Amino acid sequence: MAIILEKGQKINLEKKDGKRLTQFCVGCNWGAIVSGGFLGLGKSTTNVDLDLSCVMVNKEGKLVDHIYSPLYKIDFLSRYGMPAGKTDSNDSALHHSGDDLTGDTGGDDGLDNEIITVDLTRVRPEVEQIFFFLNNCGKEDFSQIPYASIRMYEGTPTRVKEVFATYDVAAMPQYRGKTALIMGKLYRRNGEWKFSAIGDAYADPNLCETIKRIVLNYAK
Ligand SMILES: [Ca+2]
Ligand SMILES: [Ca+2]
Repeated sequence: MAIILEKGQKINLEKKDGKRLTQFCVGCNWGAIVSGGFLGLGKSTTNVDLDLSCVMVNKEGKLVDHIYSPLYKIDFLSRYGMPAGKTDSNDSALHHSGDDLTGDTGGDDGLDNEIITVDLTRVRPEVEQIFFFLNNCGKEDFSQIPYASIRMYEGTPTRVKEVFATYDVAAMPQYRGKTALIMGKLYRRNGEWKFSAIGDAYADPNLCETIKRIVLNYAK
């Protein structure tokens, strides 16, 4: 059974067989908004562009690396002093599957639309914490999206072996008006990696505001 993560919960990355979980995926599955229509006639679909991203910080809480969509415009990012987006961490320990701009348009396919693969054994020693977060690039807030969930699982982006933890983020009243979610963080403690579920939602207008918030309020 997967652990259903609750806000503030901390979990050890230990598998049922007692081994440490070092290679896994963090994935987000979500749906486009389908509205109206009778017997499938006159239905309209609103694409939902969620972005799953992560930032890495060092012991001093300083930003040292990032993964977010390369589609973010350079001039927008530079206003916040942020570098261009990329899909690989500098140490190649984390990799993003690519920016999904629509969500599932034909109903829930059960597959994650954006996935970050993680290999903790390759993370550079200076990286102390890795924060995972979600932003909505469109006008909708999370409560309007039919479904959105984040999960950690063993396997590959196309083959889920075992779900380790899941986290539901949409269709809940507390997400009304919220467009950003700081999902959780991987962090080192006594030489081992642990995961802490943060689960705080905000009305941040864009990804840079969420990164700023993480550095100011969560990284120290
Ligand atoms: Ca996206
Ligand atoms: Ca999907």
